[in-house]
Amino acid sequence: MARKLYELVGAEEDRRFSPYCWRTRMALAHKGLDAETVPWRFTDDDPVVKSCAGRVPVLIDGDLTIWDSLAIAEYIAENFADKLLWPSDRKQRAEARSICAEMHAGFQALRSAMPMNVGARLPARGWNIEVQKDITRIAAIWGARSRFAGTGPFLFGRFGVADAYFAPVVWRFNTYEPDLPGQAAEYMRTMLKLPAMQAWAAEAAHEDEFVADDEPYRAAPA
Ligand SMILES: N[C@@H](CCC(=O)N[C@@H](CS)C(=O)NCC(=O)O)C(=O)O
Repeated sequence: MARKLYELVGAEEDRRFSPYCWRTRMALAHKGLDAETVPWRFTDDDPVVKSCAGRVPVLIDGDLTIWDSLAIAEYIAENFADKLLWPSDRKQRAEARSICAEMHAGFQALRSAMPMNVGARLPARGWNIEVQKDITRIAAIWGARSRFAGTGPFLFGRFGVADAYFAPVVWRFNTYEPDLPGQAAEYMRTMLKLPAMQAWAAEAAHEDEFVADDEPYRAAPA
């Protein structure tokens, strides 16, 4: 079997629950780049994970270890400039980095009330007024892609890091089903159809772990 490009240390069962790992996988896979996935449990004493921030994903490229999904995305984009993971236009690139940074550091209300749980259907669960402010802001970011109509259906026309960054939100909205304006709903449909999104969702369906409080309907039979 051909050696994969990188090793990616990600949380075990991360297809359902780890937005950070999902972003990284999307940035790689949609551009046809592959990584060997090394599962990691939060309780593991993994020396690689411990040697950096103690969190995943961690990308290993030979003797180089990179942690944090944004740093990893930048590294992949630099190594594969031909994959155009950032917009080629300088102003658009700055804007794309702004929304990724906003996603990376913000939307705390949404993150805590509507955790990513790929495949679960929990309409309206977790909604509150602070969460709605995050949803409204994200819908505005997604709606702004209309400027690129004709160049592609993604946030900056063609698929890039910004789309990978918002992919976990697509799953959150698929689970909690907030009302979205037309443009944002259309973007969500486009993202959900992507082969990488579909492939991991299919794999996520085989992951057994679940949080009983979040999915009471899945409680183990007596
Ligand atoms: N800012 C980091 C955050 C990574 C992160 O929080 N990962 C979670 C997995 S979803 C983790 O490793 N949690 C372990 C812990 O909190 O102990 C990134 O973007 O990579």
